[in-house]
Amino acid sequence: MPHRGSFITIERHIADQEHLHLYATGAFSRLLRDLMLAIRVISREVRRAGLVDIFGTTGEENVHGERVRKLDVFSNETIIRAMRYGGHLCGMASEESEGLIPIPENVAKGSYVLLFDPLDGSSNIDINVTIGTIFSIYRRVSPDIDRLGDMNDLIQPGYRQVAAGYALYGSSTVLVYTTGNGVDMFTYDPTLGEFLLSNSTIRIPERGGYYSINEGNSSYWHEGMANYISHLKEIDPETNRPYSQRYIGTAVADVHRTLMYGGIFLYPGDKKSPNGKLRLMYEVNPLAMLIEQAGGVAIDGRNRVLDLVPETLHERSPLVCGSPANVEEALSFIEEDPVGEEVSENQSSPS
Ligand code: AHM
Ligand code: MG
Repeated sequence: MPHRGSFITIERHIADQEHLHLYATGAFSRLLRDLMLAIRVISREVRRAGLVDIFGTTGEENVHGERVRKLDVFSNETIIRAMRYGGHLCGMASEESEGLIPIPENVAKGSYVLLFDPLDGSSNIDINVTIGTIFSIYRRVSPDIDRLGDMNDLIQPGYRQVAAGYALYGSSTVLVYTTGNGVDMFTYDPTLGEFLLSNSTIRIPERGGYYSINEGNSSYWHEGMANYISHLKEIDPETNRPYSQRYIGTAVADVHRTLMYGGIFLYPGDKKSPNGKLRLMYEVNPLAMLIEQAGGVAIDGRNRVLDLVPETLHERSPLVCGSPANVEEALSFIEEDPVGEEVSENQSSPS
């Protein structure tokens, strides 16, 4: 927790943290500040959405053939507009856009790439249920600093992320982020226009009594997963079972609760969808980095998420993450199911 009686704004926190980065030039801090501005704008629009009748679909589909909501489009455009002129990025990618989002020709190209899900939980927008923005930042790998980045800059394994985070538009807007030195949380005060530090160095509990999964998919689950969830529902006072089930249907909100209260979040691969539903680059990798930075574990059902080698920008990956003891226990059930394991070996194929 922050020092009693002190207010630490995100601006100050970013400035204080700058020295922790070996090659700190200030560019990374400016990048984060621009992103915070985009998040403030999205937060304002989310709060006003019901009032200005912004809800509804645009009639368009995104690159995955899913219906796009107006607020998704707005959030996507807001982040692009806030970030493309800053001079810190050499490219961007978004769950709502097809390929590399270029930096304009006349604008300086920077050393980083930004990947984001502008508004996660789109099925919840219309009904005032928590939604969020997820982001992931990598250092560019292409050598020519003056030129636009390429796919190699965007498609990097998760362990190379230099920062990851999310904004959650819930009862308050909160921002949770990491630059590889623990996880900090800020709460937005709309009257001040400031994010104020509310939790520093968040640690996920070693074990928690919540599990979070779409049980509507249970007919498709592999045996190991089915056995694990049945196990959680058995009565055993010594291990505090049965566990409570929680499922919002917004990955970032379900993972946030898991981070704060402990337990486990699962969007596994199953017989119908071997790679699950979530996107590796926009959802799974950033959420995995945050969970690990808070002392938790994030796997794709068997392997560490952050070690997965992506092949395409929009590929899906299963995600099982949360408190170390819970994930370890889930893994022991999954590993007992050889059929499920075989399938997970083939999970690198893009969706
Ligand atoms: P989105 O990016 O279009 O919002 O889709 C991803 C969302 C996740 O936030 C959430 O975990 C999942 O879809 C819920 O899916 P389901 O309805 O299959 O449980
Ligand atoms: Mg999403």
